[in-house]
Amino acid sequence: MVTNKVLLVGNLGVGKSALFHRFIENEFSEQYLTTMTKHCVTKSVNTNTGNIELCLVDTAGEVDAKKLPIRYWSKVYAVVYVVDATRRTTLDSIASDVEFIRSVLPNAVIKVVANKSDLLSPKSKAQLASCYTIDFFTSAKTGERVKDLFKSLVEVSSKVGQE
Ligand SMILES: Nc1nc2c(ncn2[C@@H]2O[C@H](COP(=O)(O)OP(=O)(O)O)[C@@H](O)[C@H]2O)c(=O)[nH]1
Ligand SMILES: [Mg+2]
Repeated sequence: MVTNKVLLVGNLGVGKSALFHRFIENEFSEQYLTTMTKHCVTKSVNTNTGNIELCLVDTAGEVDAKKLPIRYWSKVYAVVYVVDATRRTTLDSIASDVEFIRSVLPNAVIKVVANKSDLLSPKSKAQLASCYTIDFFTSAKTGERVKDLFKSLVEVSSKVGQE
């Protein structure tokens, strides 16, 4: 089976660890979760071409070369860039952070995720979708679109198993 390293990045408190936990364990806790930055945890997703293993790495801190050491960026297949849909400062950093990620990983799959969508009205969701480049609105709390997100990482590209 092919394993693809997926990095979860974004500002503090946006819900990276919660999304990680929701996807791996299918659970949610209101507490700030311990950020498991040291190792990757594998989970397989079912696609029409068979099972593909994702190797997820949760990170702490900001999307910045100094704060996120270069070893994290090594051999990354996909990046899930998470913002908090209820915090404008995190939404406003999408463009520059994605540009930075793209400069470090020109060939990686990048998904921009606005998390905590359970706290949004349908109207404000639509407004945000028109103002920002967002691939998925997720909720780690309810599980909304979390599986779809991780599945999309391997479905959008045939570039699996890169070294
Ligand atoms: N309402 C809501 N709260 C969330 C969601 N995801 C995370 N949180 C809360 O946001 C806080 C920060 O989450 P955490 O995963 O630790 O953020 P991280 O610093 O990005 O890893 C915690 O109190 C979580 O319970 C969500 O989808 N909905
Ligand atoms: Mg965390």
